[in-house]
Amino acid sequence: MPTNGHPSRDQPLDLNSPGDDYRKDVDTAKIVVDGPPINLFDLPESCDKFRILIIGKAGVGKSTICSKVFGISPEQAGVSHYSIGTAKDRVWFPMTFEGANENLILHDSGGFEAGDLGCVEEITKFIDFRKAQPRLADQLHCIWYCISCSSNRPIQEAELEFFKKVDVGSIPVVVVFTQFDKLVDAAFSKEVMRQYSRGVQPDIGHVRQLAYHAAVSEYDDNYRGQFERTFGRRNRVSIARIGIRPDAEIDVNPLGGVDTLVKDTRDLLLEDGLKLLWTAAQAHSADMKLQASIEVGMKTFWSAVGYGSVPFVPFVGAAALYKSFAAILTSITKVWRVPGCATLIREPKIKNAVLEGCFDATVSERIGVQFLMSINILGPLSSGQTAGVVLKLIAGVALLYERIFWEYKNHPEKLINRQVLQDLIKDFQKSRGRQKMSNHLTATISSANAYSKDACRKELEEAIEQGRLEKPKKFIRKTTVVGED
Ligand SMILES: Nc1nc2c(ncn2[C@@H]2O[C@H](COP(=O)(O)OP(=O)(O)O)[C@@H](O)[C@H]2O)c(=O)[nH]1
Ligand SMILES: [Mg+2]
Repeated sequence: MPTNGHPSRDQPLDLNSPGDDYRKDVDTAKIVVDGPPINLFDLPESCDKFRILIIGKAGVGKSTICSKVFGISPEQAGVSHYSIGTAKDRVWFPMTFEGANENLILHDSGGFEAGDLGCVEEITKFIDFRKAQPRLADQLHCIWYCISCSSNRPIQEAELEFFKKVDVGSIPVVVVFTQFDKLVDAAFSKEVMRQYSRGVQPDIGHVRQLAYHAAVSEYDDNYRGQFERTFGRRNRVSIARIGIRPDAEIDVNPLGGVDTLVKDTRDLLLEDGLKLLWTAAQAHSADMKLQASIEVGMKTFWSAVGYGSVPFVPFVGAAALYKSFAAILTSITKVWRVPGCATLIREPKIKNAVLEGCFDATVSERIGVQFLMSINILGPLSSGQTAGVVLKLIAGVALLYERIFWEYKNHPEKLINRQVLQDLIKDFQKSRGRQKMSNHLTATISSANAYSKDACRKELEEAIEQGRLEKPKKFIRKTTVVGED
């Protein structure tokens, strides 16, 4: 660890509170804190994209769902309002989305026609081919099978063939009933007619509610219900319903919908690494990404202080802390995957701005901006302070990314560039949310609990929650379905 010119060697800056376990005789330069480099997602190096197969007849809404879930434009996802039907062998051609979503490989069944069992045969060949691949990166990680609610015969020959005969092995399947809003609309019209025919002036709000409930029960009976009656309940199969009106931004389901699809897909995956990869690939749930930020942040933290392999180090030098910060930033960046961000974040100037943005402006004034440029002036910290600083970095980076995520999602036309990023960082530093997060960690993390993984994690989660409570409106989903995302 470089110590030349390290101001703390001669005159360590004492940031410790009275009674803390700071000892001046510890030579921080001799402490080795680098753990082995961590493999963040616990996946083979080559497996950095989530490979998903989407099956369903033309026009059921496959591309629409992909556009919503993966944050790619309808054009990129191939939403077709006019033409339907594509070549049968389309499934063999992987779609990737450089610049828009780097964690995704999509296989779209394309021309899957009702009654044409040749399509199922082609899909089966494709699934078998993928199953036989030795590398995880080349295997299918999940299948979504889409069935439209606008068909009054949801289970047809193709579905019978697929769910009775095709062996998908351990690949999880989500059956997605699409266009659920059409059931709601049909029930709505029916109810309005019924009320008029009885000479009643319909109360639209009330009719909407009735229609929604009628649609849910029809779905439970004739769609989900029929599926379960025909094929039974299966361990590795989950069922979701989606209704995205073409002119609306969101799902009609007040509970469930895209949220459920994203969550169920994650829950069905068996490996933690794949769950993380899924979390990165999906561009819908900020909640899920925040949770994963805590996971990878903590993992990076403990690895950096060498917990478990070397004894916990009470006095981490500043250079090691900076390395930790850089690792935390890199790992959390991978979880959020906001287009354009990863490259910018690598620039030293931006990196330092993020670092500075996680702490009180007053602290940086007190210690000097120089410190924040290199962090080398931090000097030896007690274990409690080390943990506190690192946890603030994890919480800070995660909360900052949540803001970047919404900024990007709410303004898809605007790329996150250097200026936008710097403004977001400044706003974040000044925000009450960041302050609350920071106060919480200052108050709860001490040398007494800094050694406890569970305690650190619990306070980190609480600090992030506090930070989120103060989030300005512009950083949440424009139209909210289930509370905040
Ligand atoms: N009402 C409604 N229309 C939808 C829904 N999903 C897709 N659509 C519309 O259905 C058409 C076909 O959608 P697309 O995603 O291209 O279907 P794909 O052929 O399965 O990929 C488009 O006009 C979509 O806007 C939905 O949930 N509800
Ligand atoms: Mg399509």
